[in-house]
Amino acid sequence: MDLLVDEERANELKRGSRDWPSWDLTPRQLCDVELLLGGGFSPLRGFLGRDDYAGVCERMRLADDTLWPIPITLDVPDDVAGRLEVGGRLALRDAEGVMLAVLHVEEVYRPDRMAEAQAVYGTTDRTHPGVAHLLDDTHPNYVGGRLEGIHLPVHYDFPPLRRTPAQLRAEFVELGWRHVVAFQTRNPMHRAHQELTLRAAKEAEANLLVHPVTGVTKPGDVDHYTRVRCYQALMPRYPRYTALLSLLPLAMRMAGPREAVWHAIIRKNYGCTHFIVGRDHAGPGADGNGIPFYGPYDAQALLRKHEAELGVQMVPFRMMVYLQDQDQYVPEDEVPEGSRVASISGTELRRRLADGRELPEWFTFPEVARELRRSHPARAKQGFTVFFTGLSGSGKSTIANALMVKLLEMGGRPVTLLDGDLVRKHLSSELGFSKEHRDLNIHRIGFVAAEITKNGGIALCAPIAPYAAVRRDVRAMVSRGGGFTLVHVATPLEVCEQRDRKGLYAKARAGIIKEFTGISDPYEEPEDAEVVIDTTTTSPDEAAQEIILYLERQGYIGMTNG
Ligand code: PPS
Repeated sequence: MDLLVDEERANELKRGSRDWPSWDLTPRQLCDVELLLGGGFSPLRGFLGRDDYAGVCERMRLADDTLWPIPITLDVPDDVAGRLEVGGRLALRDAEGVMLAVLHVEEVYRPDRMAEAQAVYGTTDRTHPGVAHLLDDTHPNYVGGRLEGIHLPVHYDFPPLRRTPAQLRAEFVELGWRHVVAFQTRNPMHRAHQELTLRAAKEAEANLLVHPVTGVTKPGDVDHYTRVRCYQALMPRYPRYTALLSLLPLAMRMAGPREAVWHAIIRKNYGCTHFIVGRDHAGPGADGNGIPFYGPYDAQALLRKHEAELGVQMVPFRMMVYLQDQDQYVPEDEVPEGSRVASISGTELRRRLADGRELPEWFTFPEVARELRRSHPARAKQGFTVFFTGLSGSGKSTIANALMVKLLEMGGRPVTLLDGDLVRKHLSSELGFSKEHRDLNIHRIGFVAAEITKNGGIALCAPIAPYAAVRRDVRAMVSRGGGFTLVHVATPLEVCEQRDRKGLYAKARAGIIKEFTGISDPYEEPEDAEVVIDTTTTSPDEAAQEIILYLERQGYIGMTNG
C-alpha cells in the first residue's frame, strides 16, 4: 500500500479541509499514520472499523481473514467524536497543525478496552505498559475509515537512515540483496546482539537489516538519539557491504507473541525475507509479583505457527551468553558443560550507566560504550539540584548561599541559586500564600531546577515548600535528568520565632500577616530528606560542609570534577 496521493489531489484535499473537523495526532498516532501511509502496515488502508477490530482482537484476523495481530485504531475524545459524521472527513494533523492525511469516516464506535487488553495482551494488569496506555491514556472513541495521505510526518533527525518500505525495497534490489534478515531492537546493541545477528545472517544465507524502532518504545528505554549513534558506531563491526541500518518509526505495544507476528508482517512490507526472534521478543518484563507476562519463547512459538502463511521465515535465537575462557558469545543451549559464563542484565546495565560505572569490553564494544557514556556521563559530570525546605527564618538561604560559594570555588559546573525571595520577585510575583499558590510556586521552581539539572548545571533551591506532595513531584521531575538532594533545615519553630530576623513572626502572631507557615499555616515535615540540619547547633559553614560531604559520597562532586 502507498496511501499518499498526488499533488493535485493533495491540493484539493487541503482546500476542502477548511470545513472539516481536525484532530491533532498524538505521538503514537503519528507513528501509526506514518506506517499506514508508507505501506509499513500493508494491507491496511486506514484505521480499523468495528468488524476488523473485533476480528483482530478475537482471532488475530481482519474481517476478510487476513492475518493481523494488533488493532490499529484511532482514538479520539468525546468532543471530537461528537462532531464526526459517517461519510464525512476528519483532517489528521501533526503537532504544528500541518495536515498529514484525511480520514474518510466510516464508523465511530466505543470499544470495550478491558476486553481489548485481555485479548491482545492476555492481561488487564496495568503494570504492563501496553495495557496501562490502552486503559489510561487512550480516548474512549475509535474512528474507523480509509486514509488519503498528503505527506509523511517530517523527521529532522538522521534523514539518511529513514526509508519508506518502497525505498528500502528498491535499495535491496539495487544492492542485489535477494534474502534479507531483519533484526528488531529497542535497546542499544552490544556484543551479544552483534554476534547473534551475524550468526542469523549466516544461517539464513542472507544480508542483514538492522531495523531499530525509533518511534515509541517502553518507558525508561535509552532515548533513540543515543541508540542510533550506538548503532552507527557498531555497523563497521559487520563484514563490509553485508549489513544495512535503517530506522523504523513504529509505536511498539510490548505485546510479546502477537507483537512478534506484527513485526514480521511489517518487515515483510519493508522487503525482508527473514526475521530474527530472540528470547522474550517485545516482552514487557514481569508483573507486580515478578512473574513474566509471557514465556521466554512464546513469541517464537506463535510466529512459527504463522510463518508459512505470512511468507516470512523466522530465524529463532536462544539467549546469547559470554564464555569467559573463549572470549566468545554462544547461544545458551550451546554452552559446553563446565564453562564459565557471564552476562549483564538490562537492569544492571541501566544501574551502571546511571552510576557512571565502567561497561566492560567483553560486554560492549568500546565505540558503543563511548556513545552511551556521552549521554550518560558519570555522576561527577551530571547536573544536580539541592532543594532546601524549612520554616521561614530556619537558615535555608544562608546555608544555600554558603554552599553556592563553596561550589563556585570548586568550579566545573555553573551554579544557580533559586532563593525563595528571589523566585517570588522574578518568577512568582503574582502569587500569594494559599496552598494552591505555594504549590504553583514550587512547581515553577522545580521546572527551572529540572532544566538546569538536565543540562548539567547545579540548582540550589531555598523555598519553604511546606507540602510533601509537591516536593515529591519536584524530586521526580529533577531526577529524570540528574541528581536530587532534599535538605531539611529543621531549626525548631521556637528558635526561628525567637530570632525573627524579618519581624514576620511578630506580625503573624498579631494577625497582621495571614497564612504564615508554622503559625497559622501548616508545614509538613519531610520524611525523605537526605540531609537534616538544625541551625541551633550547626553554623552555616558546617551545614554547607555537611552537604558537600554528602554530595561527595554520592559521587556528584569528586576527583573528576572540574
Ligand atoms: S513557599 O511556601 O515555599 O511558596 O514560600 P516561599 O516562596 O519560600 O516564600 C516564603 C518567604 O515569603 C515571606 N512570607 C511568608 N512566608 C510564609 N508564610 C507567609 N504567609 C508569608 N508571607 C511572606 C517570608 O519572608 C519567606 O521567606 P523566608 O526566606 O523563608 O523567611
